[in-house]
Amino acid sequence: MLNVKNWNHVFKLDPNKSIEERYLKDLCESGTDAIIIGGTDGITFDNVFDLQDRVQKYDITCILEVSTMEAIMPGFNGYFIPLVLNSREKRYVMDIQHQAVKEYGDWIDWREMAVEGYCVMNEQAKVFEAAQCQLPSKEDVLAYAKMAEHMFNLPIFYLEYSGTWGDAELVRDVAAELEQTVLFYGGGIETLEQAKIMKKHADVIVVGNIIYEDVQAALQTVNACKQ
Ligand code: 1GP
Repeated sequence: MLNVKNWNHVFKLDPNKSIEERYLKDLCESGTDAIIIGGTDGITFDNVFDLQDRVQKYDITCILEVSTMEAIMPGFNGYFIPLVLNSREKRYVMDIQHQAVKEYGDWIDWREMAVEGYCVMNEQAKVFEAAQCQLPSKEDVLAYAKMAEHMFNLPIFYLEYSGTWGDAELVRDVAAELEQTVLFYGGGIETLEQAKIMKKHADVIVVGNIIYEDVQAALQTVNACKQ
């Protein structure tokens, strides 16, 4: 299985947004642990292929976070498969994944794959609506974390605040529940200081939006993970 246990920081690039080559180079050479290619809107085979092709030129692990069956392709170093734990609809937890395994199971190299137990915490995020989520209470989140660790043995539990700054105390409390499962935090990290706050508790911090607003600030966040 794809091993993320030693990771600290990742950049998430949206194939539906454009990025200049010099900035892409800086991100890939920043010391981050991986580039994740993923998003919610406008994900196509062509824009994922194009971005993968560009990232591949650099010596960096490149992961596809699968959000649509139409844009799955070989050539990535690994594949993240989200299960949206706080979705109201079983299909975002299990059915889409079931369909994919039914169709492509014989071709999947399971060693390249890791499942992410997603808990989506921002009601305004596109993914919240797209995956028909319901906002969990603190107790709900802690129970999802326990399930991820003890019932499903998931490699990753992803506290996803996409687009907004999250609750650092909750991140701390979730971290206390997890031993084997790696805690990813993503959402609203725009500065080195914010990166340090969340990195105190989360194993891996995910930096997305700020890349497209202020790439120098995005690059600074990697320093939160350097000793
Ligand atoms: C989004 O968790 C990532 O999937 C990062 O969030 O875009 O808010 O940085 P931001």
